[in-house]
Amino acid sequence: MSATTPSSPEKVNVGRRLFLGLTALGAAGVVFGADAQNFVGKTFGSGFAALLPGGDRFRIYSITGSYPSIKPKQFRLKVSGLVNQPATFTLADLQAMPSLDMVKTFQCVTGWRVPDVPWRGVPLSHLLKSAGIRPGAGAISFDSYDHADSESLTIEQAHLADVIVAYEMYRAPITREHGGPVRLLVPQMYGYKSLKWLSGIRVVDRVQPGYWELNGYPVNGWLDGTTGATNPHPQLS
Ligand SMILES: Nc1nc2c(c(=O)[nH]1)N[C@H]1C(S)=C(S)[C@@H](COP(=O)(O)O)O[C@H]1N2
Ligand SMILES: [Mo]
Repeated sequence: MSATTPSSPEKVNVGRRLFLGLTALGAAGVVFGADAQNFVGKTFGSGFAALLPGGDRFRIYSITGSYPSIKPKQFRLKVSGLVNQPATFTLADLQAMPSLDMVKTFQCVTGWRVPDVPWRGVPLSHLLKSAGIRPGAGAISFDSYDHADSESLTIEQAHLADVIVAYEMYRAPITREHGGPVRLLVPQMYGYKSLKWLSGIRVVDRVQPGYWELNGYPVNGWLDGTTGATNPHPQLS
């Protein structure tokens, strides 16, 4: 597909159905399912440069073929598992916590990347510290409102200072397409580690590979390639 053709979403099979919402912005605008207007509106206001034809821009992914619709007021983030203080947070709760602002390059392992994306969110390390990790914990599992994708990090990875539970992107609320109201952001790893529509943080004994890992992506998705993997997901190349 070319970047100059207004297009319907491109579909690629990755074992299960991968809905690759590769948007192309032409004179006619973006054609992207029922949410096209919404998407264009929000995107013009935020990350427009990232969507210019031929420019570095986000591809919108959802392995289910749709996006969960989560009203900000109904959003809840559940922290559970091997912790002293299980908790459920609202979006307002998260917004009242210490936050980290940062500008990072977002990179999908398939090759596309978007430089200079501003993000804001609560450091995961803060949430873990408040929850109090119990002995025997070895990893964190992340759940999504899509009930399909999941992710995990080792306890050590989860404490990296720049791993955040993000609620702003391009200085605006994260859009539904990009995983709003809240997504995980792991800037030092490929995009698939940054789980969208985050619903739960579970402290567990060991790493549980998520959807992408079960389809061949390295569990440790470091951008610098220290996993030693060569072309970890040929099914998308
Ligand atoms: N819930 C969920 N999170 C997800 C995905 C997904 O399909 N579902 N795709 C991942 C991949 S492979 C990438 S590159 C990024 C893409 O983020 P974007 O859709 O905001 O561009 O989201 C990641 N998080
Ligand atoms: Mo990706």
